[in-house]
Amino acid sequence: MSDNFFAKWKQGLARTRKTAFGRIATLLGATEITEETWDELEALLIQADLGVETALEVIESLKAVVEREALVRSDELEDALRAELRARLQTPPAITWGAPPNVVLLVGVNGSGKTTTAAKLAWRYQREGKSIMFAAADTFRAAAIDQLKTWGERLGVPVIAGQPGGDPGAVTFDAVQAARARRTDILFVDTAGRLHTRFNLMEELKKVRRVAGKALPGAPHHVWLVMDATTGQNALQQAKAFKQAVGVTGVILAKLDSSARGGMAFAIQHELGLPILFAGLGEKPEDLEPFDPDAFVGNILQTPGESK
Ligand SMILES: Nc1nc2c(ncn2[C@@H]2O[C@H](COP(=O)(O)OP(=O)(O)OP(=O)(O)O)[C@@H](O)[C@H]2O)c(=O)[nH]1
Ligand SMILES: [Mg+2]
Repeated sequence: MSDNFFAKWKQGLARTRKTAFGRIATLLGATEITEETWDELEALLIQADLGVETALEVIESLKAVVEREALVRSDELEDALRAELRARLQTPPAITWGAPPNVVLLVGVNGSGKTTTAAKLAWRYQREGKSIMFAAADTFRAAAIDQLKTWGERLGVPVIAGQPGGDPGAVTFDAVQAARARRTDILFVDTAGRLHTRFNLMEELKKVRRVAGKALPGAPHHVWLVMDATTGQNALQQAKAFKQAVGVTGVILAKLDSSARGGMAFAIQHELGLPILFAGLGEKPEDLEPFDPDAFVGNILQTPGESK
């Protein structure tokens, strides 16, 4: 692993480390473990966006470790906490790609980072020698189509788009056909986070999904939910709705760099049971990293002796 890799994670998680988890590091000083330590730790874990259930589970497991290993000082808890947190994050499975085209649907609430993530994914997979195409299935506003076209020009990625206000299903169908004809390795379908009609977003996404399958049996091959890491626990309810509607296969946690709520990763894992595949660590095409649970946990808790 390169220094660059560690620097990216360290920098990307600075806010989460300094705010939410910083207080935990302070709590775990060289004092005796008391009832108060547990109460405070529990409160801090909840404040750090782990979700109540996960926080309580972590506390219970830690109490068992303290008992088993006869720990007395709170600084001895730190390694155990690290291990407990790490155990709650799934190592993402390898992403499988079949014969071209592979269709990937990007879904998520408005502003979560879908379009930027499409660009980042294109950048990444181009470097692996794969050919990429974009479908502008967000027809909500002209600017959305233009945004994707701009990325397409910058990255040399063809964009299949319809008219603003047009049918996202039709755009998706055309794009899948085009990707088949050109034998494009990966088609990323950028979808809307909200609609111009009162028509239900989930219904529309279901239709996009269905249409992709009609244009190419087996498509979409992956459905990735782009979540904004700066939003709190209410993002989980929305995520569940997406999961149910379109069969999400993995999560991309965008904007981790501008969030102090990195602890959300644990709640996402617990509540959705889906792997976190990538993390957005900035706004540039190269600012997307495969989710690394070790780097993640290692960088949310301050290493002892390190300055904040
Ligand atoms: N700092 C940071 N900003 C990000 C990241 N990902 C996206 N953004 C920014 O978030 C804003 C919204 O991103 P978009 O990609 O347009 O989001 P979207 O989900 O496509 O939005 P809609 O199409 O309106 O639903 C933009 O200003 C992006 O530059 C990230 O990982 N880090
Ligand atoms: Mg968009």
